[in-house]
Amino acid sequence: PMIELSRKQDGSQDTAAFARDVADGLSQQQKTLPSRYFYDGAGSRLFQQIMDLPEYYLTRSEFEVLTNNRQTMAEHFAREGFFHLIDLGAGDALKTKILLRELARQQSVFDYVPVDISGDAMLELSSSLQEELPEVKVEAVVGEYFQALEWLQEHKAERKVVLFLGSNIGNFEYQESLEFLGSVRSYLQAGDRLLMGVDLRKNPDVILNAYDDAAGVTAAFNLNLLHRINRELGGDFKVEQFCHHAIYNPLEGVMRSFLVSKVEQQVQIRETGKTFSFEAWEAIHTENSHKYTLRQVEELGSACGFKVETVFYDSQRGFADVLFT
Ligand code: AVI
Repeated sequence: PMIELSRKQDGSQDTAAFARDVADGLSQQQKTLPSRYFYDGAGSRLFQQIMDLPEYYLTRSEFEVLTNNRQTMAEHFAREGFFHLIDLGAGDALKTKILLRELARQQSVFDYVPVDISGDAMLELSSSLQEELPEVKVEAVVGEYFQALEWLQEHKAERKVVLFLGSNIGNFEYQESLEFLGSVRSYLQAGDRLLMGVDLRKNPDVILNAYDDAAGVTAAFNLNLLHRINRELGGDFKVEQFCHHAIYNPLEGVMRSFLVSKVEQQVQIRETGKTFSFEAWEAIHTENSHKYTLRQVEELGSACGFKVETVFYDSQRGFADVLFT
């Protein structure tokens, strides 16, 4: 097996970009922090716990979709011979492994390119695949989606199947999702495919509970962002003086998460060279998770030059993996 781990940025650049994004976000009239910074080592571990929560149906639903349709999906992918399987935001790839095992069983000729911002996650994934599926060639890329686009561009002429599972698309602003999928599309050729997981509209209570679980794991996940700023940027957030708050807007189909300051306070963040003031009950917006109608997914795809080939649903019709050409 060949395992390659490429990191497209060095650590000092990472810290400078993080400091800049935090300073920008906390200087806004309405404070905001980018959700991509949730996923340091601790955050990635908390997200794995979220995926096991009884309330967080998304992972189980998609697991079911992939399990029930793995044979059809693998056949679609491998029909035209060798391909790169690029997995955007792979994480622990628990769900992708369903497809990898099936592709290996069908003796498909492909290599696997997981891309994730968590270096820890990519190291663990590479070594677990070496044990479980030694016949699969793995080239893990540590980087943001931007780096994934670079990889796609560098391999523009080669056959590719892009996986964008887990409703990761839902964490983009709508405009960003158009731009991102448009870029992905521009690096694909006729015959290439995109398999995208989307969380569908459903009972708002079910959605809300998934982002405000009883055990408080999602709260810890959200609050870890402040711990991370303390650890990496020399912040002095008193994390216990903030609380997690989540709301779902069923008109827009958007789940929004916030960190709310329980008291009036000031926070110094060394690496930004700045101090930020919070009023009592002032909020920081930390995340959006979009929930879609199937019509919206089709429109989003077609606005970016994709056509729906097949829609694979779970038994509750609450989650879909949409295969685009
Ligand atoms: C990674 N992403 C699809 C998750 C979601 O459902 O939006 C992140 C998450 N945030 C809170 N719980 C899970």
